[in-house]
Amino acid sequence: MNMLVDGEWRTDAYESTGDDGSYERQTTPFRDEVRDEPDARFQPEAGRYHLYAAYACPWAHRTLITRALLGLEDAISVSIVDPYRDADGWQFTPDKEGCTRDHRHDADFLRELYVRADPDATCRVTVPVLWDKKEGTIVNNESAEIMRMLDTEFDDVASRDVDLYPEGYRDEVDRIIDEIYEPINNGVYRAGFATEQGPYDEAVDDLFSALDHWDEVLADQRYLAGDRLTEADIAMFTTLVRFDNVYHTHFMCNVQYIREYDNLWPYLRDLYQTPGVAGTVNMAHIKEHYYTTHPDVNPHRIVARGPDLHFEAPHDRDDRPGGPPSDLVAAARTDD
Ligand SMILES: N[C@@H](CCC(=O)N[C@@H](CS)C(=O)NCC(=O)O)C(=O)O
Repeated sequence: MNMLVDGEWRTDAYESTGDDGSYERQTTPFRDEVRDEPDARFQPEAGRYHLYAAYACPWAHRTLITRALLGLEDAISVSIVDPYRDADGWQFTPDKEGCTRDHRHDADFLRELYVRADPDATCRVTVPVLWDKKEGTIVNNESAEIMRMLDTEFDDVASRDVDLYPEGYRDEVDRIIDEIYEPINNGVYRAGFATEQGPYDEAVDDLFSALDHWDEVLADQRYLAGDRLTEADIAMFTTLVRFDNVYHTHFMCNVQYIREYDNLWPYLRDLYQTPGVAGTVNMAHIKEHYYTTHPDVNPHRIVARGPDLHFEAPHDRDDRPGGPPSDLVAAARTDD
């Protein structure tokens, strides 16, 4: 697999499966924080930060949704990489639909940014990346942490009064994000990248037990943490929205479609219809990325056609307690 080793791009550098055929996700190296405190190195200033993302990637997608919901589009600029990742890693192909140039450095490849931030970097080159224009470096490349920073540290910069990590819900939000990570968010990858039957079976068992559990929870409440939309829903959404079109087929997570679940499917549509979310979903990029980027899984790179999902179809969840933050609803009305 491909990664940077001492600042050099290597295509033969690491194995992502353990000896027993199970998929092992690597940890991310840039873990600084933007903090709204006078002595902080990285302060939340409008125009200071740039986000490198892929519409294709569920982890990057979390940060794009958070940016949209909080109204940080003017304060934090974005570059979008090509959904197809070959041996050169993520690249900028501005002529392709939905992609952009690297607005900061006009780089051809995302790895160039990593080497700028650390000339001796030894790591995978992943999205999302939160870039600091002032110091010319990477602040952080771990999606859950970037999502949290945008949500909690940019209050004075955000154009909307939306809080996705509200007081009184915080322990629950942290617990849920943690609880869904291994079986669901990472579970689809554990199933898809397993190279032996045992680890695949285990991943699929974990995944569908967890989905069944949350389907039951969502019978009684609108969102994962109760009556408030939170970061936990964003973390769940980016996996669910890819599920029927990609994970079900490409990663062999085919016990059940999300659209067959009584509650997860309306819940997914509810989140999709939350003002600001639909604009972050690029299904063409999502499908192209998965079906063409993993030759071990899909050597002929054929993009599976279906299914045609109606994320805009009405759902019956409006009559439950809670709902999208009022600032989002007001913003959607103004847009109409
Ligand atoms: N832990 C990271 C994972 C990010 C990640 O794995 N991103 C994938 C795209 S979906 C990537 O960039 N992979 C490139 C690689 O592994 O070389 C996060 O949540 O931000």
